[in-house]
Amino acid sequence: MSGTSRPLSSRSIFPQAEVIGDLGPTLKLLADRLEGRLPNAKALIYLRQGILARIADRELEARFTPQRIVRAVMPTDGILALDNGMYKIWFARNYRTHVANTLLLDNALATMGAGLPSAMMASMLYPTRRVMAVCGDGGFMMNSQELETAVRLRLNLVILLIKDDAYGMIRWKQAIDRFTDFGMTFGNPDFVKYAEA
Ligand SMILES: Cc1ncc(C[n+]2csc(CCOP(=O)(O)OP(=O)(O)O)c2C)c(N)n1
Ligand SMILES: [Mg+2]
Repeated sequence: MSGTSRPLSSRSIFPQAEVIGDLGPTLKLLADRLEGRLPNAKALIYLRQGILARIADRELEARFTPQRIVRAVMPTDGILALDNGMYKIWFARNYRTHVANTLLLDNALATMGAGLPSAMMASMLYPTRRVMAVCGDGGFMMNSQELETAVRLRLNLVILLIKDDAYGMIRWKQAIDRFTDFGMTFGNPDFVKYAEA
């Protein structure tokens, strides 16, 4: 295929081999076939060790970082559901998980508004586990009406709301590109009263 008629993915990604299938079983089949056949497999171990060492270093920093505070209050099997904004990067890079599927995030399309609904689903599936949604004020306000459902279903979850009265991430990108600070700030309701209501 050529020119603009190519599907979006093949405009920027050039796979040597494509495998289409359900992710879990596909990875298992691939892993079985690759076992012992990767020439540089040990490099992955060093890569993993490097990532874990960096996460451990972040734990010792003096400055405030949101993932440290949350890690301290979450049990190992607690489930964190992230919305999308600046704070998400701290969690995506530095929140150490010990149990599979305890950090739910959407790193690709990064859809704002997904944090609360995904926390609600996690709470419905695992009612006895601690569940927390971490949302920016912008993302939270995109879907905050779902609180009605959460209350009606008596879902057991906590929302950590990071309030800067702004679309912080985009404001930051605007600033690094030296654009005028335009259109990225907004007012918020009184969140405590909103939750009580
Ligand atoms: C539905 C949707 N619209 C727009 C964007 C682009 N976007 C990414 S982060 C962001 C700002 C997020 O603001 P907020 O939730 O308040 O988090 P903050 O960055 O301020 O911490 C925007 C507009 C997006 N990812 N998803
Ligand atoms: Mg914000």
